[in-house]
Amino acid sequence: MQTLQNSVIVDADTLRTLFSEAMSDMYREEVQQYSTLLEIVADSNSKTLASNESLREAMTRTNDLNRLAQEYHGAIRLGTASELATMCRMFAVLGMQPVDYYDLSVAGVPVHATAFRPVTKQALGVNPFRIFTSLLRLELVDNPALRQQAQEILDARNIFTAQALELLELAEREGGLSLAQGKAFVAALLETFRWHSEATVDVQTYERLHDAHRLVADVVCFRGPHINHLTPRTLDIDFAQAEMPKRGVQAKLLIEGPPRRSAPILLRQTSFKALEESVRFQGSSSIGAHTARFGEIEQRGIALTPAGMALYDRLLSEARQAIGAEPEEYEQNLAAVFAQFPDTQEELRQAGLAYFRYSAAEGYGTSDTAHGSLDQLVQQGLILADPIIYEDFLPVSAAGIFQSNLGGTEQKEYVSNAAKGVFEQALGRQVLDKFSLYEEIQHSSLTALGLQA
Ligand code: OOG
Ligand code: NI
Repeated sequence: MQTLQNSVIVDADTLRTLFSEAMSDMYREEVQQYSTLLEIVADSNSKTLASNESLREAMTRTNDLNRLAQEYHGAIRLGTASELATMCRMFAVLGMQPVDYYDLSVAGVPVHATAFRPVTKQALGVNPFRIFTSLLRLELVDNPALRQQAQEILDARNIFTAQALELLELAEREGGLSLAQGKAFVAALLETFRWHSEATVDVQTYERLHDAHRLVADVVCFRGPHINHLTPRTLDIDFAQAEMPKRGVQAKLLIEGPPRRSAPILLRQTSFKALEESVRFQGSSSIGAHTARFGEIEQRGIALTPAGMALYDRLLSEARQAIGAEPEEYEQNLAAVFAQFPDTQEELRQAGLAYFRYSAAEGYGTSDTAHGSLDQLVQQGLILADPIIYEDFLPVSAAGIFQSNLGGTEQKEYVSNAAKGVFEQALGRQVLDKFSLYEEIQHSSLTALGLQA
């Protein structure tokens, strides 16, 4: 049995940084085009920052600039409740908690999901790495024999290495890991996310599962939940989108999420199409193919309050009536519909549509609180209000990302049936509410200034 002996426990944020760097290195080696994406994003960010001094200043103030270059999210798809429960414990060692519940069945994808991510302002500032984690819902496969077979295949696999499990137990027992153990833990965990070009099933089984849904085959037929994309953060996604084809990367037609704004909100995303990869099936010497892995780019803006989110949802569904139109037409329509959404930070703030982090400008003293309300102090320039960045995902966008990587041919429909309780039972705990997390960051910034929230 391993113990910590006299070594010092390293904080979870350091381990998460090691993990996100190791994942990025692995993916860069596995998926060539991902390196091109990273270059595009680095170029777009230096271009944007060079021409926007006030953005640079605000991002410095909120510690957003430091984390920009190491900002990613990734995604995995798990097969069983027990895989999800263990994964939840693994991510906890890296300071990542499950936030929010996403039902993708509404979009014809037989999974539900959560996002594992750091939750405090401090941890998000060090490294915001998140993993969008889906759990397959075999109950949505209607052929009972196939469902049973898929369940048996999944029950027989073990996606974690013995060392990862051993170090997990050690971390839980001791309240953390030393740096050396942390490095070993990250290396062992990486094995779970690696691509395996050898399927665990024969080609007939693969095809039957693939016919049920491409995603079912992706989850069931392999040794583990290969990381299916990683996503760097750009400050100008329109530039990145235009740049992709110029650099030989086949971009998805539409950017998901809100339109381009002067005051960016939530999350905009684009991706390149999943690559066709060669796979060897059991009992056969010939090589087949599977498409699963892709690359994505995201641009993040301000987190919206429940009122802001409700307005976003309403406008998005209005704009999506034009989906299926030519991309330019859809974009024009989206921008026109979103003209109803306030587009300066101050309007968003005053309307209570978005979350802000408040800090003291030069010259502010606590006695100033006697001289005016928060709004007056902000208007006098004594208090600065910076956007709190959205750290989560968007269900409609996530569905669009899933769909664009299913080749556009997968047209399943499921009766929409969110099952948050079932998901949480599998997870072994409840998911956190994203709004409370943003609210807390805003609230503590106000109380630190001696102001009432
Ligand atoms: C996850 C798709 C969702 C996002 O950024 O919205 C996602 C998947 O394809 O497994 O990553
Ligand atoms: Ni993604």
